[in-house]
Amino acid sequence: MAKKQLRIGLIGYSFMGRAHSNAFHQVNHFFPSSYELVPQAVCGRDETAVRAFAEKWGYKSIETDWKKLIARADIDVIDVATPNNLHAEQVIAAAKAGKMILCEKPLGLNGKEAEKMLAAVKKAGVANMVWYNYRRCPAVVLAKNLIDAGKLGKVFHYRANFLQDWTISPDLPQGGTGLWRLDVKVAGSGVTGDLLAHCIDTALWLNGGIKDVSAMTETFVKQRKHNITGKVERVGIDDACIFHCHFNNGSLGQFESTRYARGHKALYTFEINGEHMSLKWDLHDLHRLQIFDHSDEGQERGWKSIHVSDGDHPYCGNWWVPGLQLGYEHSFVHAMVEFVKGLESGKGCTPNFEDGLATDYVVDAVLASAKSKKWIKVKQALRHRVPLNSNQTCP
Ligand code: SOE
Repeated sequence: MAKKQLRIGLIGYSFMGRAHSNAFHQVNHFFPSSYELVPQAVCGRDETAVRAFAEKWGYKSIETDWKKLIARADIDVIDVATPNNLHAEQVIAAAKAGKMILCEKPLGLNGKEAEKMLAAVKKAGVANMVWYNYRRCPAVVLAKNLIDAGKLGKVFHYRANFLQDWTISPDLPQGGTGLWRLDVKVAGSGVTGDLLAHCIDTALWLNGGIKDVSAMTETFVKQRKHNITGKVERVGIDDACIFHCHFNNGSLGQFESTRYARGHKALYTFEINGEHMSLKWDLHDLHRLQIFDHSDEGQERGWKSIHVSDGDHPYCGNWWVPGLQLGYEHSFVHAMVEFVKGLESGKGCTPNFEDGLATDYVVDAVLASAKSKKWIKVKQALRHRVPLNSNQTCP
């Protein structure tokens, strides 16, 4: 049977543009479905650079104006891989044009923006996904499956960290390509929206909603030269953030993120302690899940490390043979697999824009709490699926 083509128009071609483009190709190679992902066009302002990217990643054509890309009739899906301050405008325009939408995280600069983005995709009835890729690491999905099977029993604690060290030098400028994450006008926030957003997304998925938060943030380097203005300007982002919270299920949460933990490059870890079982995961060893099962025989009871690579582990059967591990890039492939599955079932996928809004609400509450030095209640995102247009489902 002929495959239905999903012609993708990518906006932005840096780090995330590459991660997404690789996923589009690998889905076709490793996860056959009724859809064929077609890298149709890529858009960026620098024509020479975007042309070189298109050649390297197999895009058939280029645009230098994202509005033109969105207007094209030969594009089914718009993939927004631009800096955070562009997400809302591009997503809303794409929804109005009836395109399906993939959006890099965080969904909006804040909850208010994300609300408008969610409203736009709901109104248009278009399929949508936010690239919270770590949900789709096989070991994280295994954790989700164990939790959903009730193996942990009542959950008491959820702990997560995301530690980096790349902004310690006060000589590092802010703003512009590569360094927009340090510019609050472009990024919205610092580690809270960039790194903790991942931890929050995973936590909401694994452990349910967060009720309230108490946070502190710090900006260690107060001024940096701005790459675009050339002037030394105030740094508006949070360099570090620590918060604790109550989950709706009664468990306590503790989260920390910083870009000032010398020696740590992208140390995303989480630990969940339940009544019967505890789980630990570590991005630096991402194919492993650590499990402590209290029901194990007394003398043999202890932490065990599962090498999540067997044929019956999540997604692994589609790749190599047992024992050969998967990495960072595969999490994006699996995210895209879920998007395609959501089209096939007509039910959509997660994390979708509702999930993205839920995370943005927690980020907002964390930043508000750090500012006010008070506990802040988290706005709860409505949790129902966005219905898809009939032309976006598989017969
Ligand atoms: C920042 O350094 C960053 O690239 C984030 O923006 C990503 O979302 C995270 O996965 C890795 O770190």
